[in-house]
Amino acid sequence: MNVDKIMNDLTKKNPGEVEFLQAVREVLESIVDVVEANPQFEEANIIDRIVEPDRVLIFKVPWADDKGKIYVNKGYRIQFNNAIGPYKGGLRFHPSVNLSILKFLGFEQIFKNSLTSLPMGGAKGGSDFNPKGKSNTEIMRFCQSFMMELHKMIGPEEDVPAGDIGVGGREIGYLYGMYKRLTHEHTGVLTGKGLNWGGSLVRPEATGFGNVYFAEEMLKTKGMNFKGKTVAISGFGNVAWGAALKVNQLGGKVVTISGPDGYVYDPEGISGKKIDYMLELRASNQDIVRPYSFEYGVEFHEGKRPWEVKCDIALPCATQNELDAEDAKKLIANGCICVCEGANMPSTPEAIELFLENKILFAPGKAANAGGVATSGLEMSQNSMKLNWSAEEVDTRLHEIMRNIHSSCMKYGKDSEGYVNYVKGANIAGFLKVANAMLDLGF
Ligand code: NDP
Ligand code: 2IT
Repeated sequence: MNVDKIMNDLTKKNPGEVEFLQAVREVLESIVDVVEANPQFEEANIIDRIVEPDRVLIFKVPWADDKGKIYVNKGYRIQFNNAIGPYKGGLRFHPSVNLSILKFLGFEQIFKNSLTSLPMGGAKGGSDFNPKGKSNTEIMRFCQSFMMELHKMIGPEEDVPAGDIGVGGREIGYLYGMYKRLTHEHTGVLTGKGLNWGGSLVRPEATGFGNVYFAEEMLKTKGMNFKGKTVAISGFGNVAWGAALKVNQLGGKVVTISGPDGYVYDPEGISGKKIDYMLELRASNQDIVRPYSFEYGVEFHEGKRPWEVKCDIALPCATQNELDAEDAKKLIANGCICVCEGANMPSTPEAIELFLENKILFAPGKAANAGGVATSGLEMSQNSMKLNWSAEEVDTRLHEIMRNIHSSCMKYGKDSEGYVNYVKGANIAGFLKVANAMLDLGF
């Protein structure tokens, strides 16, 4: 299997799709040996088939602001691969959204969902709509207009969207409300729903909790745990919040959070009331990081990333390519032992290479943030059965799924010296299940 040749062809077919090509290269480089050892994959042309989405849907989303001015955004749904289950993956509302970013996210989602062991295919969608500074009614009208198109393409057995950056409980509510009006159905067609109308306990915290459970498993392999460890986290959205809560529960100290404009360093630790304070700001659509620095008298590092702070563990939980080679060098020089990705593809390929060369515990997002979609899968199960599980039951299942993903990464990623390359492990384990299903199903 010639990765460079495949990538050249793919670049010609998908010019300028930088993030998509980055995500594909990483997977292909990891699976070369497995593909070469299994000629049936090349015979059935699985690689060409898996890098091409089943369907790319792009649609117009017109909406009116509170003054009656009309705007148009682009809406997308990438239905990438449904070999092992209905398409499943989040929706992102952010001005940076474009085809390349959603294709990278959809492609990653195939392998992530496979790792959860639940029957879910890979998809992603969203819009270049910017929810920042919009009123509730503007958000609602946008979501309703978005669903006017999206509802034709989704269904509980076909495609089940959820949240991602800029899409949380409020947006899922407005989207689901419109879906119900259009289809006359009360089904599990979206996940991340409110508890009163079909949602699952623990889904809001699940990605962050799962991320920390995964890091805990990695630490265990070195006889360590979170107690007394200093943890740097980026972002302060859905994922970062859940991760911060769980780190505190396990006895670690979170010393940073960040936004696109900079980070705060709080050496006393970010916990309890400080987290509640930020949640209040977030609920009212306000900036979090700068106000936090005023409220608690800590420094705001404008235009900087938290990776320059001395920490034992780093949890990048904001966005793609937010941790580059320079950041990786700083983390390594400061004695960081573990980098566990809460976001999707937050580390650049050069940063990952440095982590692996220096034998740091490093987990890629597709393994370490799979707790979110796994708990979405558990929400789908509860919806199908028309039952609600207790928080304890969902959390126990989530924990077990994260432990199993860790074991799969060990199985396929451990080298002869005992070092675990979690990138390789996650990509091989995720790929094998989907590729074998594709063989079974024919083309
Ligand atoms: P949210 O919108 O809830 O939060 C995103 C956070 O990241 C916000 O604090 C935001 O700050 C910050 N942020 C956004 N862009 C940047 C940037 N360029 N630099 C620094 N900070 C930035 O999104 P989620 O927490 O849901 O998602 C975060 C990451 O986790 C994404 O990569 C997503 O794909 C991934 N993920 C999410 C899952 C989920 O269940 N929600 C599941 C698995 C992965 P601000 O609000 O100030 O813009
Ligand atoms: O990237 C992700 O895994 C998510 N945004 C969650 C997807 C989901 O369907 O819950």
